[in-house]
Amino acid sequence: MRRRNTMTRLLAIAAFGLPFALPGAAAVAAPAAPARQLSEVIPAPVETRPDARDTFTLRPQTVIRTSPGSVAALQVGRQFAEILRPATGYQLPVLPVRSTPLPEIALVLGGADGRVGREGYQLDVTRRGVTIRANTAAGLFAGTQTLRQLLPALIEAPDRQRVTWTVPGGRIVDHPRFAYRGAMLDLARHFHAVDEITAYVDLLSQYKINYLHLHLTDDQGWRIQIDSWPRLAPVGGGPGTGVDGVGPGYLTKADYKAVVAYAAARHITVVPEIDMPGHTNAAQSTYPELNCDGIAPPPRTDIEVGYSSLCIDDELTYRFVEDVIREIAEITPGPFLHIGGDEAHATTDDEYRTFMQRVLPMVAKYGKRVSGWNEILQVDPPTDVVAQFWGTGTTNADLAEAAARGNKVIMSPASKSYLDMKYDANTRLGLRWAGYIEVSDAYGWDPARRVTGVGEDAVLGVEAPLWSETLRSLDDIEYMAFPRLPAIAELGWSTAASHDWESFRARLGQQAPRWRLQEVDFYPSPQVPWS
Ligand code: TNX
Repeated sequence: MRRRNTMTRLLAIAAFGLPFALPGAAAVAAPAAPARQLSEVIPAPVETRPDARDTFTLRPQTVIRTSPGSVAALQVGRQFAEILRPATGYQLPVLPVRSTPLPEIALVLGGADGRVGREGYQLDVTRRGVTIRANTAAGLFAGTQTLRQLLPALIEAPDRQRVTWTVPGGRIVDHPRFAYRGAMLDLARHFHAVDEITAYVDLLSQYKINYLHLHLTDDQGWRIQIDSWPRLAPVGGGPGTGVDGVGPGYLTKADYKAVVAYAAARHITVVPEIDMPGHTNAAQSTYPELNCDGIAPPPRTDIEVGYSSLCIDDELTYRFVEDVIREIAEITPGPFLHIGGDEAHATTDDEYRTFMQRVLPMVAKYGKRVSGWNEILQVDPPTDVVAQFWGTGTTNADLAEAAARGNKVIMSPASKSYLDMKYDANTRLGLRWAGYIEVSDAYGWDPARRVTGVGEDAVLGVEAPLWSETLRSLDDIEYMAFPRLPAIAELGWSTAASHDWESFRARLGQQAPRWRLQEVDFYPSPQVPWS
């Protein structure tokens, strides 16, 4: 958890072994730190061409220059300045102008290497300045996150550090392997408040994650305001809800919009999930009419799955579902609406098909594209439906057939990418039904070779889900996500050819000083040489 108090931060800085860097200390020349290399970045860039003769130094006079006329580029520049100001103490004015006589970090739209595409960037570091070129603000943003990692780790300190802010010289050309690089938070089993979600967004954005999937409803809680069914959130997400009854809370629509906007400013798109027709006990215990027998079941705070189902043959079910889809679509600018569909064990195959055939067109009616857990493929959905694979195996006939038909797949194999699995037998938090997942397991797979018949073209990307049955705080989220989240982020962004455990674990170890300064409670895996 971050921004706790100054004392913890000072301890983190002291632990980093740079007492000369304490705030208020007199200016002392920085000792020769081991030179950072252009390639010491997570996710690994596509191409790095170091130039040992050139080094850029961030100075008090440096300005951040952005493409004239682009509000989006200006916004990226302002955000980046805010990241650099606390530790440098420099003013770093952000100027939407064509050129300056001063040393500069330039964020330029256009003129990049042809390979960078929609989300990539080209980064050039010379003595005179740093230039990031991209075709979009998303690309510029990605470039600033790379530049952030190329600065000394103390750039993450919350207050002024007296060090020489050098950046290694050369050129990076970089772009993502997959369009979808996601992370998921489960607000249903334990509610995570807006400030916890946005803190996680800050961390995700450093590793070029571009989708945040929010699991908003489940048996244990309903976490989003729905005006046409007004008791859903305050009762279904009210006191006593969540696993063990200790995870109450919900997002108002204003909260949700704030999260969407915060994420969007970091080039992350929110994917809301309303899980159905199973995982619906919180709704059904709040509204008796959503049950076939008209009797509300008691609220549930245990971690069983597969017992609940909406009433498939009742028209009221579809009025309810359409109301919810309409209201969620209205407040969601992103393209996807996730309708769950997993573990509907209380529903027969025929009922499941009936339900999905009613609901799939509703999502389209409100202008959204369906994503769903891989069970949704049982109904042979249209090819624009995206299936999120969460199985532990390496064969799945439905998935391979769907890939052959043209459906896209998001890879979240539970035994690799589930951040709620324990690291090993000693991990205090987490579950272990899909096995223990050490860092090398999370990193050691290829999204386009995981499931037979589901290759590069069928894979839209990867996602790291983090279920909340055992989580209670932001510290818990951080402990399970770090360091495995950066592993999944690298699988989503970097080329298959660059995949290399020795390189990855060395680069991961170098992230630790940054995490300490940001007060990220990471798991110090014995597999990683931590700096
Ligand atoms: C399976 S993954 C679930 C969730 C649980 C998770 C715990 C999936 C689609 N369903 O309901 O929270 O395992 O790891």
